[in-house]
Amino acid sequence: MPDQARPAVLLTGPVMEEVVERQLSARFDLLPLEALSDATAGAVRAIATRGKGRVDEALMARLPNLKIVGNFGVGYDTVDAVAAARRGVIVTNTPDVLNEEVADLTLGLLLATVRQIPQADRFVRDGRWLKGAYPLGPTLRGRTVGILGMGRIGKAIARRLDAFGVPMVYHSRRQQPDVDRPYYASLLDMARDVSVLVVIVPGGAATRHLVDAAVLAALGPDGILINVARGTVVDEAALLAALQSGTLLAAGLDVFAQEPHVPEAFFGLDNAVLLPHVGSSTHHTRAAMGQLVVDNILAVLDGKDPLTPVAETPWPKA
Ligand code: NAP
Ligand code: 8YV
Repeated sequence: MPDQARPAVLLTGPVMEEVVERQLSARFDLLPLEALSDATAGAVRAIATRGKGRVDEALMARLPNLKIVGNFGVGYDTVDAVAAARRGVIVTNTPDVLNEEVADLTLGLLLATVRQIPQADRFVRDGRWLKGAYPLGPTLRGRTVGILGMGRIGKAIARRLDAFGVPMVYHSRRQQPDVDRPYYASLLDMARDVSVLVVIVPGGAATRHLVDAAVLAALGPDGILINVARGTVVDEAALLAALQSGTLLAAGLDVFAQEPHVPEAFFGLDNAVLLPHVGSSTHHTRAAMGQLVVDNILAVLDGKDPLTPVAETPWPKA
């Protein structure tokens, strides 16, 4: 039972115990969501969250002394940041510290998908090599990659594609002044002109099913989809149908609509590479993300500026 004299940080689930919880516990009681009650709510000054369960207006309304929601992750689609702003609650995320890590994973997933690396690994393990060579497969050569979302991570992916000698174009709502690559105002037009689509936009209502059946059809039977953004951005049922029918060549997916539940139909597909949302999951990068969560919470609760407030948080204050 938390000591009522001590301020508390509410955890919506485990948040990087060895970095976040260890440091915060020196100054705050750590309150698991299940222990939230009328008796404990008043002590809560901060929420630390990592995408498990929604931080919505109803939860924030129960916490009269809440000052900050520290999101472990750059994507904060499970936090209602607009409602938080309305209530004067600061929301922070963990941008930049994971750009290179997620971009590395994206290129790995792209190569694994196009060059069928997991499939070839299974071929060796199953002893099938003894009966003959692995069949020739698709290539990255001659392809143009379209990046959906030319933000911090999108740009890190683009730099890597340069090194691979792969031409790249992009779509986002606005053209980026510092990116000298062809810009498409229409995602559908871009999908028609490329044979690889890399998805790296935020999740949430505004991007839900942006990649729909029409976009997948535009990519065509030689097309490859790589999704490292959020599962919600892609119409999963349409993607399954396209992979099953061969109207799309292959997909590499790090994210799914209902994680950790992946539709079983994917498991039988040899043209899909499936990862358990591991874009940033290295000791190095997760520690940096955790530290940023701690630094944001401590700064705000000590009356200082947040380090990385999200766009919806009015900051600096008017
Ligand atoms: P960012 O810097 O904010 O970039 C987001 C990009 O998406 C911007 O170019 C933005 O440009 C574009 N965008 C936003 N809404 C759009 C829309 N409706 N239509 C088209 N383009 C849109 O974010 P980031 O740091 O690169 O991170 C991107 C996302 O990656 C995160 O939000 C998270 O969901 C995901 N992520 C996944 C992993 C993983 O482990 N798989 C790890 C880290 C991040 P405009 O505003 O001009 O449209
Ligand atoms: C994290 C992510 O794995 O930063 C993000 O948006 O998707 C990943 O880095 C996730 O947020 C933490 O569970």
